[in-house]
Amino acid sequence: MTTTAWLPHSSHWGAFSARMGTAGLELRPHPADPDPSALLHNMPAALNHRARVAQPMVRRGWLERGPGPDARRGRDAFVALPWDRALDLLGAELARVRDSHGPGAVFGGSYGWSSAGRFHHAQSQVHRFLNMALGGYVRSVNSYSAGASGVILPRIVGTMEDVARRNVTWEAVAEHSEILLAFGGMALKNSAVASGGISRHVERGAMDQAARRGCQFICIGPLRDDLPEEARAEWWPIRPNTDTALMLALAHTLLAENLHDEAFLASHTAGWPVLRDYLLAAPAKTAEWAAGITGIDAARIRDLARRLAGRRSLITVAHSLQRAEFGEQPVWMGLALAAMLGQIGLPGGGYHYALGALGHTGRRSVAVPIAALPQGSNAVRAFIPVARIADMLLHPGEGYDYDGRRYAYPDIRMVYWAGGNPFHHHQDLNRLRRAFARVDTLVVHESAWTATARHADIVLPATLTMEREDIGGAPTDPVLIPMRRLAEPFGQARDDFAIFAALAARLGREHAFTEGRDVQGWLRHLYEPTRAALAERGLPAPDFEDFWNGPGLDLPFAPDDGGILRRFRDDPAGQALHTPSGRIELASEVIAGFGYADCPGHPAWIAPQDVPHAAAPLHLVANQPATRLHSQLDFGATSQAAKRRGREAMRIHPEDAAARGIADGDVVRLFNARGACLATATVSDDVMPGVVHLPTGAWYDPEDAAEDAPLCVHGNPNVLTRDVGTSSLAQGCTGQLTTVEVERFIGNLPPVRAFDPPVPALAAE
Ligand code: PGD
Repeated sequence: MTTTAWLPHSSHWGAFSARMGTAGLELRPHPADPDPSALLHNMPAALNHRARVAQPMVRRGWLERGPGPDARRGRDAFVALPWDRALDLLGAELARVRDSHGPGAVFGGSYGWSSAGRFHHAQSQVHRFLNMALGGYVRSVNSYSAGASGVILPRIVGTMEDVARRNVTWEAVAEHSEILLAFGGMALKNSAVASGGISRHVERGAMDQAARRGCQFICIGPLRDDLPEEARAEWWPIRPNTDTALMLALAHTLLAENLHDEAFLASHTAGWPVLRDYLLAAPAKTAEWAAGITGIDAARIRDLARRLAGRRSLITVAHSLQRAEFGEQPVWMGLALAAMLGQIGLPGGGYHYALGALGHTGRRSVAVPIAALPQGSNAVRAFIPVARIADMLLHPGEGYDYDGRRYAYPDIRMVYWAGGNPFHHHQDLNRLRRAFARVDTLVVHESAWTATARHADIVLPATLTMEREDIGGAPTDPVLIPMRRLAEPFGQARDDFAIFAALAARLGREHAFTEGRDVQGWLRHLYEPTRAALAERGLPAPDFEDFWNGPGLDLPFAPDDGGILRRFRDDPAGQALHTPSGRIELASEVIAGFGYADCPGHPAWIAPQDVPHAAAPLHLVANQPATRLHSQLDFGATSQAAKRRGREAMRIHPEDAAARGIADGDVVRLFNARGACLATATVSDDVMPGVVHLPTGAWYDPEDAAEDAPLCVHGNPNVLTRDVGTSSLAQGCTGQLTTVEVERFIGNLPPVRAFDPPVPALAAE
């Protein structure tokens, strides 16, 4: 398929148009985008890459011995099957599990980012299929991004939507903020991405404008580049996972020097006396106390508190801080600090949880609805907090705490995954392998041979977004994109929708799943609410044909009204928050009532257990990568260009490198009690001493898959991270941080084979 016309399309990292030239896919970013993402360049190589899954494949052991626990997952050979045979086998297995164990034995959480189109969104497709065709599934709640904050924020101030999205906008930062204290920074690599797509990357420009006006940006964190150069920021390196102590000391200084806003605390918060007593109680949370914990000089802490007071200050807390042990605490204490400063609800001031964590934050909301695939209703009530998947599979029937209640893990026989990559997103991958060995059947739809696909029993080849038609849109972006097909499907790949429709037919539920619509029928159906809402407002509302043949449809924004926090500031009684007190809760009787030692009733310093020690003396920061979205398109040009010697680059401070005889460009081995991986050292003082930085997303590549804890030769840090929840309250993912040792790798370098497809065991029938 070659096209001369440029056709619109979209991705989570940016809207674009493309045409198929003789040399392959040519891309150009959306014309309105002032700062397009380099992640676009990962896309062309994907279309025909050797890592693509070309045909349905079934694991040999599963085919020969039938469903059942099997430790050979991930090390077995695959057999290529024709589509009909693979679908017949899978349809029969779905029916067997449903009839013998009930739909509650199927885990269809299927967490993952999938791709930008709103109809082919794989996770929505699998949920709809399991609801409509199987009678439900065990689901997961919350996200790997915001596991802790998603649970605690509604209890103390408001929903994620209200606090992380409809809050302070980038326009307000550019215009009003005077000092912006960014815990965990606001790295552009994160705001470059928004699920559903993004037509304008505005963050760099907004920070530049604010800094030129005189706004002072302060980046608190172990990595210098967590704020862009345009912010002209001060960098305050801090010992990882000690931000709560710094916040408490800033609060203590404000209190001790009477710089806090007592009137705001009295009129808009509940629980201030509890927090005040905690600040003063022994050990008092003074700057000296925090200096010993954070590594930041006490005089500087006091000075920072004074700089914050009486100005238009904005406190931001990045997702990364709460993706760690006791991650609820910095989220809560950041809010409390902002409340003491009294700026919450003012333009460009107060508290914005996760500003810059995604391209959805700091934006205005679109005033009309955006397409979303209805998922039906789930008859199974059981669920797990999303990051507890390995616990669930390893400990069926066992109890666990979550958000004030006690639950038991369900007994899962089948795991169904579409649109996510647990061997990217989960922690302690050797433990995850043991967990996946326990189920009867693991099914994965994938476009490429990720480690998750390699561990599956049935692998069904899925099309890439570029190979299908869809609608791209996000509730924070002003353009709805007709996503036109840019290339023919690779090999025998099919759309997830087509796969599920064929399976639903085998279960006698085809019409319930498809409602008699094909892809174009669904796109028309999903477009209609947007069109109708535009027409109702008297705005241009083209019919589907005109939308489909156009470059993208402009959508109106709602006004920048500051959201619920502005309304609450202006009228605390009339516009009360949806918390028990109707106010910002600086102490919560509800949370105190849960009796959790790991999440008490007010923000508190709880010393982490995973701290550097003799066998693992360095902190590892395993954050989001800058060169791909999570693990997606790791084989693409931008991702590959940043690898060194074919492996992920790990940054280490010159002092730590010298102490270990490591030179820039050396291949190193990172290890701890859970596992080990290789990476290539980049020696840099952009990372603070005592910390190494290895981003996530390099595809897991075990040197010898037959071992229990094989060496990952490619640099996936999740072989090292811990699989424990943030606390009994939220049970969120703690993958951002752990502790490791690093050494220069000596010996024969094992090759990277992450992108080589498995060799089929038998020829296709
Ligand atoms: P992706 O790499 O985006 O990671 O975890 P997530 O699983 O979302 O995986 C998406 C997968 O979907 C890819 O393999 C892609 O090929 C596939 N895919 C894309 N489109 C389609 C489609 O149309 N159909 C099908 N069938 N498949 C498709 C991300 C998760 O990782 C997140 S959100 C966070 S915030 C966490 N972050 C961290 C972290 O900071 N540190 C650590 N250590 N670990 C983390 N894990 C989490």
